[in-house]
Amino acid sequence: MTATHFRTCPLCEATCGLAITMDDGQIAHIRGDDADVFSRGFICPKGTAVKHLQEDPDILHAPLVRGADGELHQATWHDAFRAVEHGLAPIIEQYGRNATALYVGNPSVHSLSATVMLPALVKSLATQNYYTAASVDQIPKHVSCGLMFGKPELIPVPDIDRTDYLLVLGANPWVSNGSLATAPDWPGRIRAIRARGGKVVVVDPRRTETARKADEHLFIRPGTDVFLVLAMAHALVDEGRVDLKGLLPHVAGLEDLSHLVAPFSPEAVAPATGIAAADIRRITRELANAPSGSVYDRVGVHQHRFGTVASWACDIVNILTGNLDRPGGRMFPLPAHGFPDPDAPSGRGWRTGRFSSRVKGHREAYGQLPVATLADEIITPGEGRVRALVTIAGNPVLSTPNGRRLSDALEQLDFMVAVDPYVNETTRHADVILPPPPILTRHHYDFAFYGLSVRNVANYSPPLTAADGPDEWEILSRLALVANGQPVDGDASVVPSLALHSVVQKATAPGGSLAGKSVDEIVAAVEHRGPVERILDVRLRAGPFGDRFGDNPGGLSLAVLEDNPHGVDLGPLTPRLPNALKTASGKVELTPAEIVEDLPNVERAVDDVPEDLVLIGRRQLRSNNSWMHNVPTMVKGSNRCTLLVSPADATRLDLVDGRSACVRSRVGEVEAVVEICDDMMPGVVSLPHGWGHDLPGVRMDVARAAGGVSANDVTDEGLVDPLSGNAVLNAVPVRVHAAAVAVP
Ligand SMILES: Nc1nc2c(c(=O)[nH]1)N[C@H]1C(S)=C(S)[C@@H](COP(=O)(O)OP(=O)(O)OC[C@H]3O[C@@H](n4cnc5c(=O)[nH]c(N)nc54)[C@H](O)[C@@H]3O)O[C@H]1N2
Ligand SMILES: Nc1nc2c(c(=O)[nH]1)N[C@H]1C(S)=C(S)[C@@H](COP(=O)(O)OP(=O)(O)OC[C@H]3O[C@@H](n4cnc5c(=O)[nH]c(N)nc54)[C@H](O)[C@@H]3O)O[C@H]1N2
Ligand code: SF4
Ligand SMILES: [Mo]
Repeated sequence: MTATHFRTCPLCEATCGLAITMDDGQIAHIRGDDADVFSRGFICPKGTAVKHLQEDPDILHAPLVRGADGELHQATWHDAFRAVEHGLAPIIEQYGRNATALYVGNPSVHSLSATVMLPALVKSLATQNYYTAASVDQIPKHVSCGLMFGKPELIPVPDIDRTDYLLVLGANPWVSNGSLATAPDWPGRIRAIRARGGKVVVVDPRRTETARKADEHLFIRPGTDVFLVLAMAHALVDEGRVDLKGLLPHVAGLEDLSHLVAPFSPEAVAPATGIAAADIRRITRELANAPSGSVYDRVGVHQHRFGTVASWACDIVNILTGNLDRPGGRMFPLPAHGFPDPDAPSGRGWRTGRFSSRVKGHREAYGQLPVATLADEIITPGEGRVRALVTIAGNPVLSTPNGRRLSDALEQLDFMVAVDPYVNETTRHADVILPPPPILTRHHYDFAFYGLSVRNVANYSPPLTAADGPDEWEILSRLALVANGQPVDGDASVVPSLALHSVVQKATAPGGSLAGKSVDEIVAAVEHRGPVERILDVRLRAGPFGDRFGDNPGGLSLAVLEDNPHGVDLGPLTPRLPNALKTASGKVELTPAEIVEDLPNVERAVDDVPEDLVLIGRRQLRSNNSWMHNVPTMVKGSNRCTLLVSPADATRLDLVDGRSACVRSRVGEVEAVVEICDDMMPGVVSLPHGWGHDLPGVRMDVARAAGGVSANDVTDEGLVDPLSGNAVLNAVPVRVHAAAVAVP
């Protein structure tokens, strides 16, 4: 029996449609789904790797529990959950909630079950030691948007399908397929901008794949985008080009802004950035004169000391050129599950710093603390020391700064449980590993990414095959039960039930989109569905395109998505201001106090003597952070974990192409093969992250054999952006010298 099934790829933010052909229950092949309303047949090499992820012999199909011999052994689900209860409950009881920590990694946002259940787990654990991959990634954007627009999830995306000018800072979407801008087939969309006469400019310390396909590329000294973008704002003011268009009545603080950007003239920042003042003024003018355009900033801008100020400054330039909330500029998506009414003004505003970390006093941001300080909290004695750790879909030993130190710290825990399909560099330290079911046994809907999408789209994928273990929602629910002091083998469905009731209560409350209907009526209408699908169905039906349980016939529901396996296109983005704003003033706050307070530090840093050599990262088409290197097609060919060095630096440092070099920072040293490359800006070297799997106890044979080292063995846990807690993973000062022996 051969049949083709259509599902959304859950591996990155692009949400491509996959066409999976099954033959007698086996995956015969995977192609792009030509009929997918959003991706129209596009996929990248990772999409086909779904087959290997489903079939990987190293993927766990049953839990592992550490035995008296100190080794991890296969266990029944019953025994594994019991082991969690025995490990976690006494620590909470004896030492309090802050003695536990939770680290949630990137794939959690790509798992429908995890997305829906995590809030309940976070609430149940109620520890201030909550960490996520956001603090090695995009948290500066949440903070700057939270402060400016009143809600940290209210992030405007570049409207790339209609734009005339795209200025890309610190992103390489040709390879990464975009981030905080969900759009399958970035390459095709970039080509389309140019084909319709638009312009794409890339600013990056490496001439990247995206830069090569752009109209123009400018090198920038790592970590200095904040100066560049402030100088663009300065030039707009200075040259009288500020034009907010329809946004003018909806902003607060415009006058102060002119004073704040005054110190950052293009001429003042040119030496620091390495970009000529004339070029800064020219691209500013081009952006201002383009019918529409935007500055698009991603990890290369955010993983820095001034990540939050830089993120803010990018949106300031978008606002000053009249490009926020305007077609072709940066716009706010309206997700189909948007809830409660996303355009109802509520106006409470948003803030950070509600508490601080115990050891280093880092500010809370977005409900969490910086993962860069997790090891400090584990190894530093005293009241409130972290003794138990829960990790979900995360591999912080490879993904967070000074991973070696964190790895050592994990050995000092009294108890660790990981929800993860692999025994990898992080989970090898766990006492219990609870594997989520294989990839094709899961349902899928992108709660996170339809809120960051360049078109409004909705697509649901049902499970393709049956699982023999519990779904991820049940695993997280049982962890929540333990955290609540309840028996681990109690009824797990009470946790999603409570979540459902809270959604229905909000929707049916006065002013809600289902006002006038009863909670019981709504709950009964979705009862036939699984615990997670119920919540999804209510959110779709109560959402801005929803059928409102009969009040809007023809509107969206989960049933409609089930009938449309290629997705439902809800059209291009539409302006949403001022209604979408959640600030207390009801306006866009152009000059939030937190940002303004950091500006004098930015100003002082303009004159810092540049480091001799700094390290940046890079993403590769056949990688997905740290976790897909066990797929043979992802690692075949020569070692890709090379150190890119400019010809000038290679000469200066006596480095030979193909020979090994030592990269040393304040915290550690790694050895990598040198690849001399004239795409690199002199003074900058690049190493990809997510490699270095050959560690004791890792049960991923293909990945272990793949070679490479972890870039995060040299990134410095002591460097963070204080406003957001984001780690500084780019612009790490390093010394490089030829290694004594060549690596084969
Ligand atoms: N130097 C440097 N470091 C970086 C970056 C960089 O640019 N440079 N980028 C950073 C960024 S942007 C990110 S997002 C982080 C990522 O950091 P993490 O999220 O900590 O790491 P990943 O490599 O994504 O590891 C994901 C883990 O989830 C598991 N997993 C996969 N699918 C599932 C699932 O469905 N359920 C569960 N429970 N587990 C699953 C995998 O086995 C793996 O252990 O890395 C960061 N680290
Ligand atoms: N193939 C693949 N795709 C992925 C991932 C993956 O690991 N592999 N990871 C996914 C994840 S979790 C994320 S968050 C996204 C990230 O997606 P992107 O943000 O596009 O990430 P990168 O491809 O790392 O691009 C960052 C760029 O910033 C540049 N850069 C470094 N420092 C600076 C600087 O100071 N200034 C400027 N202007 N540029 C700088 C780097 O040279 C690099 O080209 O990708 C996602 N997609
Ligand atoms: S671009 Fe992302 S969503 Fe599309 S196939 Fe590749 S990994 Fe999957
Ligand atoms: Mo990320």
